Amino acid sequence: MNQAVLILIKPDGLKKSLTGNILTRLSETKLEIVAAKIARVSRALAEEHYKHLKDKPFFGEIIQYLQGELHDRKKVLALVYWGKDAIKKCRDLAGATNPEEAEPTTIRGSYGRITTTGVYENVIHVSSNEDEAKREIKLWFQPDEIIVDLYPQKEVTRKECKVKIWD
Ligand code: IDP
Ligand code: MG
Repeated sequence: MNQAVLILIKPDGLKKSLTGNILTRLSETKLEIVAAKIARVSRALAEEHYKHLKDKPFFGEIIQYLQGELHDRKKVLALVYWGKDAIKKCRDLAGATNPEEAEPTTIRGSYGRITTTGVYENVIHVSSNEDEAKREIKLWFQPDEIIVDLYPQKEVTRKECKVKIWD
């Protein structure tokens, strides 16, 4: 079954210059990239992304982590991959959440670490099921940033909307 999945190369992945390696690993899946951008991560976006973890003791630190405050890289590379069994294929390549438990051949097993304060710095985010993928893709991307029609959309007319254009 064709599925979409949100991938984030987190700030530690960017700082460690792992973008190329991670994209090469993901290309083994033969899935299609249908959206991609470098995104700044506001506190509101990070908190919404990880809202299911808001009661965890490490919540504050993973918000700082996703915002790039631990790595001097205030951005992530956000991608949507699409194709057969996309979620399982990408989760399998990413490996377990805890990088010490992840198989050494996986992305997290190869490049992740646990900080002295206990944050799992695992270089990549991958949606874990279809509902989560849908919620996350809608959070990170607008319809016209995705090259296929993944979810129902509608057209609205916006008046007096200030946007930047080239000078
Ligand atoms: P996932 O990224 O494998 O889907 P989630 O449970 O959704 O795992 O957790 C989101 C992120 O929060 C993880 O990728 C990791 O960076 C961090 N995290 C999760 N559990 C722990 C923990 O027990 N200690 C420290 N950090 C954690
Ligand atoms: Mg998760």
